Amino acid sequence: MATAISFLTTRPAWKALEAHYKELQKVQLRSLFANDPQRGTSMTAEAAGVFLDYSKNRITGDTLRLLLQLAEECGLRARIDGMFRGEKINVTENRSVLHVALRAPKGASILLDGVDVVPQVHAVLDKMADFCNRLRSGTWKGHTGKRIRNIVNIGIGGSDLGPVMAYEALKQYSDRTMTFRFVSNIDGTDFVEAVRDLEPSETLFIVSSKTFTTLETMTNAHSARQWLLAGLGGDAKTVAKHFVAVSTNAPEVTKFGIDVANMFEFWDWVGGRYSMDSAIGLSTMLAVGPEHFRAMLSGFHEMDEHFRTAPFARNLPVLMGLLAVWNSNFFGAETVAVLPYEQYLKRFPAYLQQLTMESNGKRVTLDGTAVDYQTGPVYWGEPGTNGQHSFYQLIHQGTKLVPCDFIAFSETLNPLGRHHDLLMANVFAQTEALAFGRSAEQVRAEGAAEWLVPHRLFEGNRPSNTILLRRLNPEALGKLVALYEHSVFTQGVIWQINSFDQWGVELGKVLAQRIASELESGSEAKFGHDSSTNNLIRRYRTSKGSR
Ligand code: G6Q
Repeated sequence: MATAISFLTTRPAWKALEAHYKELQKVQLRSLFANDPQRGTSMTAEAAGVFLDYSKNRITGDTLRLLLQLAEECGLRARIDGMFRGEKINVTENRSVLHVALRAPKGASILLDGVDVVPQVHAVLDKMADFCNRLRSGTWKGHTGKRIRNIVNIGIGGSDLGPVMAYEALKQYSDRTMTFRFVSNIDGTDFVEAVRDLEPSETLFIVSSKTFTTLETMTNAHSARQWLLAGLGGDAKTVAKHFVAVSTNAPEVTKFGIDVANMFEFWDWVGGRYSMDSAIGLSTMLAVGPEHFRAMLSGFHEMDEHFRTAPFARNLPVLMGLLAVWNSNFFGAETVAVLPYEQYLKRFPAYLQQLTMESNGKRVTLDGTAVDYQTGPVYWGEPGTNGQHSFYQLIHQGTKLVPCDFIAFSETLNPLGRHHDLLMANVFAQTEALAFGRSAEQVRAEGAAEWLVPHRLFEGNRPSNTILLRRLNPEALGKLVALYEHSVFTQGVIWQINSFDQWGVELGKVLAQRIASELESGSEAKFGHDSSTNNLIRRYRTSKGSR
């Protein structure tokens, strides 16, 4: 592998940012705000109903100017255009990256190798809608003639995290007479617990797998098949009414026994973690209905258009991406906390973990050169206010710098007394406390004993973004997800990495296949791993044998 000084760190804007960082390193947000009374209104941007307040980052107008210059020097505009034009920007897999086509409106045109993909997208959406209408109305019945009431999505990674997150996020809009479960883990407990109280004759499995070869998903799908057959008298014909597939791999779907008429297609130009708005979202559409699903797509599209057309200085995903680079590469922040103050977004941090870390957890540039700078930070989080009573301590007073994204909605879906005002008060209080802290003088003025002052003071100067939307609805969810998708892409462009492959998950998969056969075979052959792995395998085999 080539190693060299990267282009990035020799770019004029990067060099200027390094010098600028030295000046800004010690500057307090307190003084930045004191010196500019307009800061809290000027360092904001709004588009597609999403309001971003980025004023509580450790930046000045110069920082922004240099970051925007960096984006220009890195060719961000051309890369955005390339993605939307269907260029094969996923170079290591020689694929286009066209999740934006999944939400392009009817009549739009996006060419891939000369073929317009938008009509294909809408044909699948129409097929999904027709299926959902039949199932939700009870026209589609199970093998014994009973109505389907339970939907179990079987998938993992991108074929699970988006559907789970979206189901939880849009629960208010879902058909509450139906039950939705999600099985992903190869740990049998996941499947057993998901179906333990379900009636097979009323249950439909969606096997969601782009490749239809993923070990976890296929193992769970076969267990589901057995469970169904055991519950419905062993007739293989039952599969047709109780299984549908979402995949790109028709031959494997057929081999499993699912009629391709009941297969919902997507394409290799949709990355797994960018697929919740493709047919992978079938469970979402079943939950909330086709209209709400289309509304979510229009939210995605609105943010796509904003990203594609807005000047960078007002472009929400670009600003968020550049600020993430600033915090990570210059301030050395290793993580970003995502803190949704909205219970329905409880799985959003988990979803973002894959989107951000599988995309930008890379250590070589597009041409294979090892980077000499940090790439994707660790994303993590929990919904507020729960996090406040656990890990916020470290964010406020620990030794690590943790930039935070606070996400909140001005209207609640569940008005209940003072709850929402109190929830929002906590959002604003946290961003204020992180930025401005509480000085030793203030602590003393509150009457604290001198020896307690260092324990009770808050340095402040902790950066955060606040993202405000009006109400969590399908459109808003689409906008929020697209905002992060494009922010991830922006970061990847600056770092010159491929945000769309995931070779890092391969090695473990290959080794697990080999070890699985060693765990299951009766032979005492030498295993040929390192001494630790050999010993662990032997130990497991012995304890398994003694049961
Ligand atoms: C996402 C990854 C990965 C993928 C899963 C499931 O970008 O590609 O998380 O979604 O490995 O793959 P299948 O859908 O092929 O089963």
